[in-house]
Amino acid sequence: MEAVETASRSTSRSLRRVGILYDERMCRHHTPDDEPHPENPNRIRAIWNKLQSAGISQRCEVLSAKEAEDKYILSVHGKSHVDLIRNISSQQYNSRRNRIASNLNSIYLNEGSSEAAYLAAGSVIEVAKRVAKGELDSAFAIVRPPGHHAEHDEAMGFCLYNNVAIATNFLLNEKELGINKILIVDWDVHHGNGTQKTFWKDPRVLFFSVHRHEFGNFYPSNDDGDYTMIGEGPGAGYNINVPWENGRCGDADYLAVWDHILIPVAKQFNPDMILISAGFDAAVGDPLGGCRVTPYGYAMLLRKLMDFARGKIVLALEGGYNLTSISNSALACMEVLLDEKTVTGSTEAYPFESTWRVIRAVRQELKAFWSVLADELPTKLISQKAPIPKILISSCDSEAEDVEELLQGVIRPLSTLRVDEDRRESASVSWRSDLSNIDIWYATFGSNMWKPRFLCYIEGGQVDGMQKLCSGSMDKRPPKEILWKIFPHRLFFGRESTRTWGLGGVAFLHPESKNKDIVHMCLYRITLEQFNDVLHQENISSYDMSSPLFDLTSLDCVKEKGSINLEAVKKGWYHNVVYLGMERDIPILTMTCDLSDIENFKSGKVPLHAPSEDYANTLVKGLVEGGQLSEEEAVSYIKEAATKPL
Ligand code: X5A
Ligand code: ZN
Repeated sequence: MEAVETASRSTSRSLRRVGILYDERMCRHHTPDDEPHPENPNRIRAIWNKLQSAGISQRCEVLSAKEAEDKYILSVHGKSHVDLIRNISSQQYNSRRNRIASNLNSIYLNEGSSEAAYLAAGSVIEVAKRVAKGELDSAFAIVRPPGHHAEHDEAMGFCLYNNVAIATNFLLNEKELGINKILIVDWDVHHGNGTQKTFWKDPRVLFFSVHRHEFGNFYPSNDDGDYTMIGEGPGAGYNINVPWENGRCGDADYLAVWDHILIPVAKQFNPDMILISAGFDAAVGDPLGGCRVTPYGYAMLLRKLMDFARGKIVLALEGGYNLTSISNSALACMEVLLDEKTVTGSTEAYPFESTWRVIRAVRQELKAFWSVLADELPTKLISQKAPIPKILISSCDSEAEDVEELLQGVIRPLSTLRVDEDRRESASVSWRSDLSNIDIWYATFGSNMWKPRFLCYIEGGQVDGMQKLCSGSMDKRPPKEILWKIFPHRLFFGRESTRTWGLGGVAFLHPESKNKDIVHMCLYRITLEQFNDVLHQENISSYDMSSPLFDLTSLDCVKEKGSINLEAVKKGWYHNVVYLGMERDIPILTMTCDLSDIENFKSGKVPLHAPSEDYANTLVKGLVEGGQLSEEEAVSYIKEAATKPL
């Protein structure tokens, strides 16, 4: 079953003027000691880098950020809140800043926070103004901190000022812009509680939010995001919430909501402009969202909105915490705004049964306000739901228990489907929690011997010399221990260039041990879950990680056989996991090329190649800072490995 959908606009090439706004100053808002946090500066850097390297920003009008004026911010927030955010980064707050932040819900503050908050709000105003005036057709503001959780007198959920709400009031108050009706679409995985409250009684603003809710158990964990929250007084009917009952929602679920709620209502409302609270934390791979929207999905959601308000659409970034996912999602959206190619793709699944249930509940709740929602959905349509997954019966005890529990559920009428749906979660997501309790030593021999470089694989980011940003692991805890050891293996350098380091060979370990050679290795004690994320990044794979690359069975297997080739990343250069023995009852693993690659290096089919200066320096730094060799010793160790024939 595959529902293929395509959509195209006009025939000619992009004549659309699309604005894009990015400003490095918004990166100065970060955690006080730069400790890891999902809402970090690399988010907007990653998106900006991606759009630049894809040639998107070059086809857009690039705008720079402007600080919002207090009078605009005060249309949404109270004076005490504005005073606090304006002053929070000043010296006089140095001793109180952390305490203030810790009394707020999910907020950190530093010296850069005030400026970033003013820039984020001002930037959304700036792009919205230009789109309203017709100087631009549409625009994307790559801003942080995000905004949609921020309420009248409260910063929360990583949000300081409500950027989208502020820009919305700006548009409505500047009468000569002629913007009288605004549709806000909040597709961030979390409920836009702050925006909802701002326009609760306001019929000029139709606020629509689709979010994980889980009956009030998902952040912000209250009833504000329920579908019964429809607005009040003149605003009744102008607030629409679509609360997911469970995670794992993907393209099919979102598209069903668009087709059967948002798009019909948008037609009837007929907005003058659309603002999107464009968080990308419902994207597949997001560590907080647990949903599965693909870049194609986002493109389709956006494409369907382009038919309204004469395409006057502004996207403002909200959440989204997987650097790769948010970059690819943003890219897909920009391609839609530029309207240069047809959106193509397919959704492989049907919506969940719970999705149809929510859609029906929302339509029922709002049909008195929107006549387009009045009809019952045809039975034929809602019977198209995600198939019940096959239960895998394994010999493993814990799973056998699950099966027992499941079979009991089957004999209880009505509960069957819910139980089956929930099984799906444990199949695809629980490998992380299972593997997060198992430690291994990851033995490194290349640039990863330098700790700051290795940490890029855990925390995300990049260090000097690297030409690529790492997405990091989902579990950002640093290695529990670091240990150096010497092994009887051969280190060598090969290939002409790499994406991460540019020109020059990179380090490999001969997978077989040879008693004449030695290699210095830096061992990081990390979890098997983190090891999977490192494997993924080392091999720059497109594997979706819904199941692990290297699980407990693989671990048993590698201990027995000495090495194991990972099919899922076989195109990567480090897809061969090698077992190097035990250290204090914990297995030591490394990753390198396989024996067939060694043959290709020997024959010259793939060149042996000395490392670039940047790369070699990183290895030397690792060995020296790790206390293993003096600088001269390290330099000659690398030189020998780079020149000795294999
Ligand atoms: C903007 C956004 C999420 C806050 C989660 C706090 N906020 N646990 O995605
Ligand atoms: Zn969010």
